[in-house]
Amino acid sequence: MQSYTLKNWSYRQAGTDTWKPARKDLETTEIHPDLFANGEIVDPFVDDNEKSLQWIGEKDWEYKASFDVTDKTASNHLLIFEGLDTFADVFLNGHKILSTESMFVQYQKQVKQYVQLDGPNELRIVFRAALLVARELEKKTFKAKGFNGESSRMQIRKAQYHYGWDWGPLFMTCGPYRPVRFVSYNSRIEDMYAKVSVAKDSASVDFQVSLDVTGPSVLELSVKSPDGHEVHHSKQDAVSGDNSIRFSLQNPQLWFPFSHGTPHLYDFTVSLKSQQGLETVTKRIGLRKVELVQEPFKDQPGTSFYFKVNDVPVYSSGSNWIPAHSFQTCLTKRDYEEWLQLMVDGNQNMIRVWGGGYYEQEVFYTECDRLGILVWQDFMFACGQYPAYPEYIKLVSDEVETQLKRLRNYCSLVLFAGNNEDYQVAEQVGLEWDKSDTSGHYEHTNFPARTLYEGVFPKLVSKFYPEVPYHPGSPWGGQDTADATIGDIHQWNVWHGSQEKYQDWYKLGGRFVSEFGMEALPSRKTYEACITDKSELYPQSYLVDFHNRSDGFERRLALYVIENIKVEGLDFDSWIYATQLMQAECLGYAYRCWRREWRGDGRRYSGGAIVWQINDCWPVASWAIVDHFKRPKLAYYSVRRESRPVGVGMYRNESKDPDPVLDIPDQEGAPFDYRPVHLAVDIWGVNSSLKDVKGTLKVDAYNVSTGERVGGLDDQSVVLKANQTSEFVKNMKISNKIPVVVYSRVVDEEGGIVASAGDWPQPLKYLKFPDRKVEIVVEKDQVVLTVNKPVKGVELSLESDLFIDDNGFDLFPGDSKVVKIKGLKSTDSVKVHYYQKQ
Ligand code: BMA
Repeated sequence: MQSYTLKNWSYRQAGTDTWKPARKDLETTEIHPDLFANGEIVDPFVDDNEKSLQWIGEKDWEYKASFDVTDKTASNHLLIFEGLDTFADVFLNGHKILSTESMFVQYQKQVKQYVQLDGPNELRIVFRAALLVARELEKKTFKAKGFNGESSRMQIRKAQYHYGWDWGPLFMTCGPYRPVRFVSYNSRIEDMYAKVSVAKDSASVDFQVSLDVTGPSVLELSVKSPDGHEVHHSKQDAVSGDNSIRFSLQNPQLWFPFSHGTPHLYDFTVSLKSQQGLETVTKRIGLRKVELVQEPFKDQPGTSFYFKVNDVPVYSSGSNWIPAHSFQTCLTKRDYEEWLQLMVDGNQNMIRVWGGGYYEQEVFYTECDRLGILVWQDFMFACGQYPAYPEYIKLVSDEVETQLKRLRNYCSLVLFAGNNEDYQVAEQVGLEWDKSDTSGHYEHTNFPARTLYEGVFPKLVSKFYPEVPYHPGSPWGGQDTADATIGDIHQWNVWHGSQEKYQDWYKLGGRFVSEFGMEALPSRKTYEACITDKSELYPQSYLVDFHNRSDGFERRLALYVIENIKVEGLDFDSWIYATQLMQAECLGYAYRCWRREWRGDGRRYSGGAIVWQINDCWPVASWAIVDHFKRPKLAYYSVRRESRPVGVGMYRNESKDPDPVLDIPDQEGAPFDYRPVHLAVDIWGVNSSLKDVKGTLKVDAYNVSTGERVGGLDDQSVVLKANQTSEFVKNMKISNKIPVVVYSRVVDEEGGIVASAGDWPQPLKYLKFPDRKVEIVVEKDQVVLTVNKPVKGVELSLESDLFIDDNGFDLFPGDSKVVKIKGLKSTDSVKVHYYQKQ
């Protein structure tokens, strides 16, 4: 078997004569980056260049590449197209061999009769303008409703964010965006799948290999454990079609998410020996069992929604993932490695691949397996009313089969979800549908796409990857998509919707919050990279606004900043800091109060929080907690702090004395309720490790204005119970006369801080911070900070982009805060800013 991946593509606009080289040495490519690399267009991400580049999506484009046949005696020659974006006619040496209509389907074509053994073979692909094809299709079907992008997008199987989204530009690109392989063979391994079932102390594996063989051949399998021992070896006669090798492993080293253990991987090496030669493939496979636990509670309505991995309940703390670039082929392996390392460094054990992008590249899932990150995978449908006529169902079934077969050897997959927010769109459009109808066929109802989400997809998942649970949509469950007691919710009533205060997140939680978010501007460096006119670098400029796509962002950013943060000035740096501090506070609050609801067996009221979103596809102000250039915003760190394996949580309760008149709900005049507010703080511990952690709880209260210690609690011994919340203090009373910040920490026997948290008077804008001193000592690979009085939101910044391991934190007297910055030299300059620095 010989396999060659085509590269060094050339391109031209259809109907023109001159071919130009695509970006050199790349196996996969797309039209916009190729035009840019050749100086034919301006940089799509800079300024408002997007506007002048729309013509590209309205044209047809051609790509070509050539290859030689090196194995001239092979009886089969096969072309495998792992992804063509989207409507492509494929010609080999002038013969049309294929037409495609989905970027998510893998197409294969036997091409023996068309190849030239002695000469170069030319593969030419004509990509039709998907934008125009979709509009034509829409005319034949119906004009559907959706959020984001034009309505015709739902007609075609192309990454939906190419149409523009509320964080992304509109670039209808095209090209061979996944590899095209030419394979010559007599015998070959077509596919393999390790179907694993994990029991107590053992795992049984049904290893299925699909082969195409000519003549007598032998199939061999060797399995090596994570510590390098061969734990299985077998040989058998190979047959064309399905071959199965069954065996079991005693005391297997199971795969766990990094938050709960080690992501062990076994090496499965398969060889096919035939007269013509040997083909060997090795895959790294993790053994694990996944369950989605949806059980009723004794004392609360609805059902749980959380994951168990190898019988261990796992609280999911994580992020939503969108495509990390508008042009997928601009991303390198290193980009994926760095993005996913940021997840691990940020204590985030789950990533949700959102339904408006792609089924990700192999390297994404390989890294998630290796690092131990759980993957929630949506099918690629987002925010719209999708059709479900027979040809469309067939096309989508091919897509889902392609993707399930591709993804089923990745153990990091823990959930498939049918779509993103399509049920929400149906509700907003005013559709009513019969939820008791479980036939799986809804083609003739007013909500035909249910046929996909509730009929076709679950069947395909249970056929091709039954180890992974299926959920019809995100969000889905209960009375409607807003039902917080069953299934998952997208909680957008902070920012979108009713624009609640983020201090009220605790009321807005659910069994699993798979989306919620808050915007902030990225760093100044990021704007400098995408705005050429430096006089545009101010908060309200045309170009700064152009690099924000969310509806009403000016008002909403202002609302949440003005409600909470004292704005130090409307210059660019102050505004960036204000939005980032506000986002960090907002998201930190959410993680803190929802994780508290992970209360132990039978009481896992909340199973996870997945923030919208970790990344950006271009330089933009969005909900991302890390910007397009991988620069963390301050919120990345508040999420990181609240997701630590062992942590402390606090919440400030407000109450008033009962009053017969003012307590009547909606009482007119209630805004003039001047009864004093009583303040009391709850303190608890969280621990996602599988061992109890013992320590001493120390609590101090300070007057924020003077910095003076005004109270606290006697030290108390505490146990943070394994894998659940432990309540420590209920209603510690604090003064309502002065602004009091409460600082809690758990320390170990040596006095080292195991976990800490501060709880500040709200809103922060009313606080004053006179006479603060932050001392910083810059050392090799770290800085050490100390303060004379409590300080809020300390931001460290560097000239370089070294990774700072904590930022935007609070400091309290008596502590020496060590922040690790690998690569830092003691002579480097580190800038320190903090909230209301004078
Ligand atoms: C959601 C997502 C996206 C969107 C985001 C922010 O609900 O599913 O469609 O970008 O909100 O509005």
